[in-house]
Amino acid sequence: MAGNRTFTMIKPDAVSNGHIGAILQRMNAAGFRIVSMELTRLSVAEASEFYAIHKERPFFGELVSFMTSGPIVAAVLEKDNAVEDFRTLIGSTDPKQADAGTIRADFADSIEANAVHGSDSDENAAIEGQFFFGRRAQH
Ligand code: 3AN
Repeated sequence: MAGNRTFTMIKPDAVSNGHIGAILQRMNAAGFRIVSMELTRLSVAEASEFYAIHKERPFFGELVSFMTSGPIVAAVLEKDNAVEDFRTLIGSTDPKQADAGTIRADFADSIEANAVHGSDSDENAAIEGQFFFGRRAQH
């Protein structure tokens, strides 16, 4: 059975472009409830741990550098079928491939500066929510 929580970040590009409010509105309009939320900034160590699965990829260094370049908004969201429905709402990793009307199609600049993160499985949603909020993610 699909879980009902996912984890998201509004990335530094979207925060610095002033899109926090518009992106949160899209999430709420699509039926996601905000369970936990924080405006924060990742250290290099934190971003490296969060993206450890990508550490052998050629873009890892740039990804960590981008994700630590400014504030982000981290949040746990709740909705039936949360992980899959949220990935539909945000669109493909590369905004050029993202369907019209998705968050990445409308707010992202590039495959790296792609406005938002969304967990890719229920297991990772739980790990990522714990990473940021620990027991506070249980509200
Ligand atoms: P998604 O965020 O859609 O799940 P992943 O998990 O494959 O995509 O990649 C994690 C992050 O790494 C992406 N959000 C993006 O910022 C970055 N990324 C992925 N592929 C590339 C790439 N080819 N070049 C640069 N950055 C990338």
